[in-house]
Amino acid sequence: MTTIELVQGDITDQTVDAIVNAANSSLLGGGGVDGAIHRRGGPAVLEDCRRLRAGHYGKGLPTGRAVSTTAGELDARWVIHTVGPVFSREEDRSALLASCYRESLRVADELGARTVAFPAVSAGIYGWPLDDAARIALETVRGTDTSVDEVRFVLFDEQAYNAFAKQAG
Ligand code: AR6
Repeated sequence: MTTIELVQGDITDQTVDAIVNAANSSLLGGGGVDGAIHRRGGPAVLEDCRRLRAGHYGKGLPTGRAVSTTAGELDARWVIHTVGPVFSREEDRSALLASCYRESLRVADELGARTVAFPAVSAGIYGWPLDDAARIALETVRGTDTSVDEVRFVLFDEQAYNAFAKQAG
């Protein structure tokens, strides 16, 4: 049984086995939660990301996929980087957003992570409407078979927290 918790706060303050990062394909950092994770995680996270780019992920991490690195100075063992889709009104990219959660949990299982913190992937710079992002996040986690004991959604502001709380029922 996986317990789902919702908290309002900064994901870089969490104590968990794995922190999920809403990254971009380059894996080399950016703004939003990605910037915060690299700042708090320190150079070891970026070093690991560069190593991934030099190896298996020469072209970057495809949208909807997930990969792990050290968590550096964060109070976690791993960062799981996933790349959400940019929201589009013309094209339904929901399956890719669902894939971020499923793939992140698959990587968490491979690592043996039992507690995993997620941000609202794609709901910031990538423009996904919050209610829909929350629905996809919760439905996907509930529908995924995983050994993770606790999934903690860490919502940065009240609006995001309320969107998740509403969808959680
Ligand atoms: N803790 C928890 N949530 C946060 C934090 C934080 N410290 N900071 C922001 N959020 P975003 P995306 C929330 O933009 O939409 C980056 O440049 C934020 O309020 O971080 O997937 C990457 O490199 C929002 O609800 O990620 C990519 O280029 C949610 O996290 C691009 O942004 C996601 O917002 C990815 O865009």
